[in-house]
Amino acid sequence: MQLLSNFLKHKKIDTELVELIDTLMLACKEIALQLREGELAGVLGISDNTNIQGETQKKLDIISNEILKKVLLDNPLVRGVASEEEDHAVFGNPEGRFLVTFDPLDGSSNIDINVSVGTIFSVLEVPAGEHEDSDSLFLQPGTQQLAAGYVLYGPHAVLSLTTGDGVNMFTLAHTGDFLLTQEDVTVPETTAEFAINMSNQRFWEPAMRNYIDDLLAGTEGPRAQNYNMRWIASMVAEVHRILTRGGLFTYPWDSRDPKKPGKLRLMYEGNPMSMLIEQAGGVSSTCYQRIMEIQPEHIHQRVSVALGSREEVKALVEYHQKPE
Ligand code: P6P
Repeated sequence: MQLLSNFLKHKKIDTELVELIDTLMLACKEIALQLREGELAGVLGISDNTNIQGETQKKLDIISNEILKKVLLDNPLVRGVASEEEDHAVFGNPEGRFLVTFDPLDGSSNIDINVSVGTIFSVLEVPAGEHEDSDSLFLQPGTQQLAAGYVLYGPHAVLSLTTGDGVNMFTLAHTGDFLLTQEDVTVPETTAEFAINMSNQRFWEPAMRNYIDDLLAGTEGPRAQNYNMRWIASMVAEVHRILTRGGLFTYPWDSRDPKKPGKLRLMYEGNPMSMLIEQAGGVSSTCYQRIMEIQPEHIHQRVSVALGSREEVKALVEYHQKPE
């Protein structure tokens, strides 16, 4: 079994990027340990705080965020980090090369019920000549990402990683090492499995309602096949399933807050997951455009997401191109 850093060196990945990924994994190992302890470590339950998203923070949201911030900003390669749990970017070495965005614990509503959660991360480079620390350094389209990935804290902890040359998966061993367990991951082009929060159905655009209705119609409908449905309320777990066996995941725009394009955040959910899915041969769209081509306007910007098996996402996009 090949160690993560040896695998990346063997692939001739930029040595400073390899060091940064190793640093990220140091933080994720600590988060995995805290999660493993659960109630025994007194880390479950909610805190007294709410984040900029207006969400009540779980104790582990805060703990995970602090671990990632400290470990990353201690590394002189890191100029700054932008986190779902921080109002603004936090800066370290002014000469640092990398910017890291992250959702420290995606799906944290699942923590107290012992269902899978994960850390999502994205790596950007500081634009040349930019000497002033500000959120605007991060406002780069997803196509600029040097690397992206997540660590899924499930029955076993798994890192799914891309550095722009395909997707590979590494499992956290009891030794504390991430070992290569799946190379050149590819998303099957077709699927019979979709993931959406059906309770929002009355709030969707007509095109989304029509598409989902046709999936539910199964062999009697225009899609001419029966579909299965999943909803884990943890994007990391949904994306891991899709990377493993295909599928479609969507969290579309809905009319509950018409000014917001969707619930998920572009910089530390939409873009990193889109890079993984595209690198594995899938498609990731807002239903109207490629997510990774969006020019961000602020670090907590939201985005409508539809990602997964190429043929299924393309079919969903076509529903949004038909005149109403
Ligand atoms: P809902 C978790 O809070 C998250 O950001 C994603 O991981 C997940 O897919 C989605 O929100 C779940 O949202 O509205 O079903 O609770």
